[in-house]
Amino acid sequence: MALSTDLSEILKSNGANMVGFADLRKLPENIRDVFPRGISIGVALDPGIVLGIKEGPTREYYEEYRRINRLLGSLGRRAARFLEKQGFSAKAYAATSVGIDFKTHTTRLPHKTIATRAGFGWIGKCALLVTEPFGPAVRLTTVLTDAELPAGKPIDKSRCGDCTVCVDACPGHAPSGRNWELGLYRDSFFNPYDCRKTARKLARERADIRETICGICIAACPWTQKYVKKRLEHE
Ligand code: B12
Ligand code: SF4
Ligand code: SF4
Repeated sequence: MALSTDLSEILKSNGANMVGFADLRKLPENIRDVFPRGISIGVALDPGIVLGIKEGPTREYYEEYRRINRLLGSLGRRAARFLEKQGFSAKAYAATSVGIDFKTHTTRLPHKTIATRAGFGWIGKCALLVTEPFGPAVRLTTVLTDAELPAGKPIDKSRCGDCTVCVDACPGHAPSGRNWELGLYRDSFFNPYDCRKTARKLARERADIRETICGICIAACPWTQKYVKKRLEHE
């Protein structure tokens, strides 16, 4: 117990907003490199920057995306070092860009899988992980370990209900509107090719950026709106 509390505190005092532990033993061994546990780490987007991307990506959002990726990288390495010092094995993953199959837009072990197993949230109609405190306005990374950390309660079903805000807001019509549940493959309710094409076009036209960044669905989600409103009211 003390190990997980110490690790959580270290990561949160260094910028993490969410830290959770997942029991991965039901996943195939080859995708989790035989490690039984995953640590999900989330960093929330700045609420002011999220407000700016309602119509599409901005330079500020791109800088925030890069800042959070760097931060997630250092949090992952910090967690792995901490566990190794206690005698465990650990492997930190990159936030993005490592091990992607660019034909199918998939990775072997997506961060969202670890996040739902840790009980962070569910997969929304927009195919993003939606959390109650931050909506989908949270970026993720993963650390695999053999430390038997106390696992969170997995979430297996969507809590989007009848909401269709992201479906209506997406200029690429990537989400179909179908609700996710455990076992439903991404491509059955979301078109990653249309998303990528639209996001790259918007990033180029609006901010002269040659990357896949957009985030209209992030800003539109009522859970994100709730987070942004709450945070800005307290400033
Ligand atoms: C490839 C990729 C893309 C592709 C495909 C997107 C997609 N949804 O798959 C493209 C280029 C389109 C893309 C676009 C974007 N991306 Co992207 N992308 C990735 C990447 C590198 C891999 C994702 C992947 O493997 N997808 C394959 C499918 C199969 O999985 P999945 O949808 O990720 O998740 C499925 C599983 O997790 C499964 N699942 C959930 N729980 C469980 C439990 C069990 C037991 C099992 C078996 C399965 C399972 O359900 C999900 C739906 O089927 C991840 C980083 C990473 N390494 O994970 C970032 C990531 C998904 N992207 C992210 C973001 C933010 C974006 C963009 C908003 C761009 C931007 N930054 O502005 C858009 C939004 C797209 C969208 N609405 O989904 C974030 C999402 C954060 C969040 N809150 O969810 C991630 C996690 C990066 C990060 N480090 O935070 N991306
Ligand atoms: S990132 Fe943009 S294009 Fe992709 S699903 Fe969200 S709103 Fe649609
Ligand atoms: S906008 Fe609505 S449907 Fe889309 S992810 Fe958020 S709650 Fe779910």
